[in-house]
Amino acid sequence: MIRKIMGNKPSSNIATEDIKNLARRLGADTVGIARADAVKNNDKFIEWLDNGFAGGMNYLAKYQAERFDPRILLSGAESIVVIGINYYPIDEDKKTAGEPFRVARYAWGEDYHHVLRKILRRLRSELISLQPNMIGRICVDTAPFMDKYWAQMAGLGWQGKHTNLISKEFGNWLLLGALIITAKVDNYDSSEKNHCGNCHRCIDACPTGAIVKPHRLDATRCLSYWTIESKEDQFPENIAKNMNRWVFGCDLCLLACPFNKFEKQHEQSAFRRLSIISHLENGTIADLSQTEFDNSFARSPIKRPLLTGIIRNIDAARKFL
Ligand code: B12
Repeated sequence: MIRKIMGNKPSSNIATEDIKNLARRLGADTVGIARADAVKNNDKFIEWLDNGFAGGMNYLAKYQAERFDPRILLSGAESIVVIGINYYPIDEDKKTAGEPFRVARYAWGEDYHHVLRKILRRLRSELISLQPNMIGRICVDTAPFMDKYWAQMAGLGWQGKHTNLISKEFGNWLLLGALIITAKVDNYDSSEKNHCGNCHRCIDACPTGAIVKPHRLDATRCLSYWTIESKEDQFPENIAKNMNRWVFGCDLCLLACPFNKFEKQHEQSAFRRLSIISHLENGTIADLSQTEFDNSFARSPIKRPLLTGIIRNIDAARKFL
């Protein structure tokens, strides 16, 4: 059925608990709801761009009006449902992690974009069946939307000094997605306070000094940026020599956080470790043909830097083993 969208009339309230129960039943590990409003610290975002900290991620400078106000991203937006899924590996998968190279934990299983989008699509359908004139916009990275900021506003946790969201329920191991809706809810969550205090372990743990000051990450110094996002053929010397064997992403700032005392093993079958990850850890991925690579990593985040990017990463890391 094609629904005509004309000015997105506001829908009436949906019960907060109904939305949360549905989201949990569909696979979310944590869920919160924030009132759709203008972003309060957009000046920090602009300052970050002006400092050149985004490197080659030019898309982050685009669609600022939408990024800084979800009511522009979705006309008539009233509420933002933010979900988090826990990806901290189960013991059995941690034991099979190979050597000498390292792969960030979020990439051990299926691409989280697929997992989150599937849950949010089902949630949107269920909410539309409760409230037929409701419109919902799904945001999982690709929309101009500030996931961590909204997760904090929805009470899921707070942005630590490494800039990622830290949860008192799951530590540093949540992946985030959101559904912006035109319906109001009967009860909004309060934003979570920052609990980092004087701790600076994440800053100290970064081998390339990417966290230039608390809450400021210079992506052009971050191993995650270089090994996943960068299109350069070669790494700068200070990056290459400090790779510490990370060939896809990096978990060092997350691993250093004392709030990981709350981490727990995930329950998402989609996040079970793919055996093919061992080809990155032992470097044999370079022997795969393009077709083998495409087939093996079709549903994995590993495909993002392409096979050429992965080979570049392994070659650079190997020089400093
Ligand atoms: C671009 C991007 C990256 C870039 C830049 C990272 C960054 N910190 O911005 C790179 C490639 C480096 C990257 C790396 C990683 N990423 Co990333 N990334 C994104 C993406 C697409 C956009 C983030 C963004 O807008 N950055 C722009 C800057 C300006 O945002 P910011 O740092 O949050 O800036 C705010 C704070 O600094 C704050 N601030 C500034 N000063 C102060 C002062 C105080 C006191 C306070 C409280 C706040 C504050 O204000 C700014 C504006 O709100 C999001 C998805 C999304 N759409 O949100 C995923 C996302 C942030 N990434 C994610 C992940 C998992 C990672 C990695 C852990 C992957 C890995 N293991 O390698 C690393 C972590 C590196 C790190 N320490 O950030 C998850 C984080 C989940 C979580 N629990 O927070 C996200 C949300 C994806 C998702 N859907 O789950 N990522």
